Amino acid sequence: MNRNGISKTLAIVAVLVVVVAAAALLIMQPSSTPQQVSPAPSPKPEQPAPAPQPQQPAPAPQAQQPAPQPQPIPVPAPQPAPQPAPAPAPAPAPAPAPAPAPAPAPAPAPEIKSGTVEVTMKDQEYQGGTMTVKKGTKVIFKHMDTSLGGGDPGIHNVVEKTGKFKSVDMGFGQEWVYTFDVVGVFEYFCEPHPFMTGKITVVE
Ligand SMILES: [Cu+2]
Repeated sequence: MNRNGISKTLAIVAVLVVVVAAAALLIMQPSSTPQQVSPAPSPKPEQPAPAPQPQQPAPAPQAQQPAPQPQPIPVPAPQPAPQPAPAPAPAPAPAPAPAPAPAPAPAPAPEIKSGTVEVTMKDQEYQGGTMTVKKGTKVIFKHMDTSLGGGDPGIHNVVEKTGKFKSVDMGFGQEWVYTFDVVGVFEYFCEPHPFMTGKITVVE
């Protein structure tokens, strides 16, 4: 009978051990599973955390900020340029030319001729034919023109514009004398050559 009792006791103990072990396993398993899960997610969020680190390279714009600093440097550079500018200052002194009025003498009374004066008709003009003479001056108009070749075109005369006097027709070598004994201005021309003109002013 003892043997049977011992075997029964052992069986009960074995069953208890098994039950206890099973219970322990049940307790341990649920506990271990959450532990395994918990560590897994923890590293995952940590890994994405470093991801924003590559975004940190943003400090590049910081380098752009210092860039404007060198910009003000070129501004002072043009300042030295105005320094050479004062050089042209000495140039504005070229005013040594005084009033060039040394020609006040052209107005002096024109030469007043008197006595006997000769006007030469040559090269189809009255050479010396414009002048001022004293009243009573005798003027000799002399034909010395060889440029006409003879014939009527070779004839010269002396005609006052208002008809106060008129000479004879003269061929080469001939002359005509007129005495200006009246004060006044006498403009004259050559009838065959109207472009030939002269003016004699008679004064007291
Ligand atoms: Cu003429």
